[in-house]
Amino acid sequence: LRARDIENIGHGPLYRRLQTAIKAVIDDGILKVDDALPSERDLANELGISRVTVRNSMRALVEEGVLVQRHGAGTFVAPRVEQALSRLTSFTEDMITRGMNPGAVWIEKTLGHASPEEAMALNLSPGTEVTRLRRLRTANEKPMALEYAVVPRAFLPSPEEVEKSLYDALAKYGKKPERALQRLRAELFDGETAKILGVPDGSAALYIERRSFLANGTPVEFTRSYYRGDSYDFIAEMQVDA
Ligand code: 16G
Repeated sequence: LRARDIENIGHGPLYRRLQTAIKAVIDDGILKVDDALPSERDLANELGISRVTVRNSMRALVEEGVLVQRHGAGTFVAPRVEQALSRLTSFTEDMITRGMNPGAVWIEKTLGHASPEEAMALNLSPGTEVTRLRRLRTANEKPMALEYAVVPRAFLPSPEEVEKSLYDALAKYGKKPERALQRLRAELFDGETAKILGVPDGSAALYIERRSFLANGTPVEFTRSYYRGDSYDFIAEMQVDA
């Protein structure tokens, strides 16, 4: 990173441009996951800018989830999460497997009546009682996705049953999904969703719809979610036909 790079990148206040420049270095793979960033002082000296500017950019990148600060150790590139597309797992399991701490900020946890779209997805009659779960999902406190799950009440008597993991709550009633269909689509975060996830308005999102089913084919879950395009990779394994 050189002073010249920052002058030529983006627009707006210097700290914003430094923020964009650091992100570009990460996107280009020059700095990789878990790599340490130079100290505030070193970076300020090297670039001939003030420490306050460097601190503001770092803080913004931490808020965005691009960097993580570890007490006493410094600032590092935050991990991207990779999820295999062929295994049916829950967010909680996915994070635990990666040694990360899954968390949630609840936005909605209510009983309601299936909308026509939900009824179609879940093979119910419109108006059937459903549990609605809307939450911001975090990994090591970093916002990762906004998820909106709808489950027929018949499988989950009360939304309060879900403390942390939806799949654990379903498992208690012997209703853990065994198969799922998922649709992925590129979208841009709109203002409100961007704010909840702490990313800039209009940044890349991965929209994912999952319908999951019991072994006998009954739909148990219809979930619509927005994953951060800058932090989530979905990996699919492919084979030629035998
Ligand atoms: C994953 C699923 C979501 C499911 C959730 C259950 C995707 C895109 N979505 O986030 O459909 O409801 O796991 O997680 O993978 P939980 O048991 O931790 O609540």
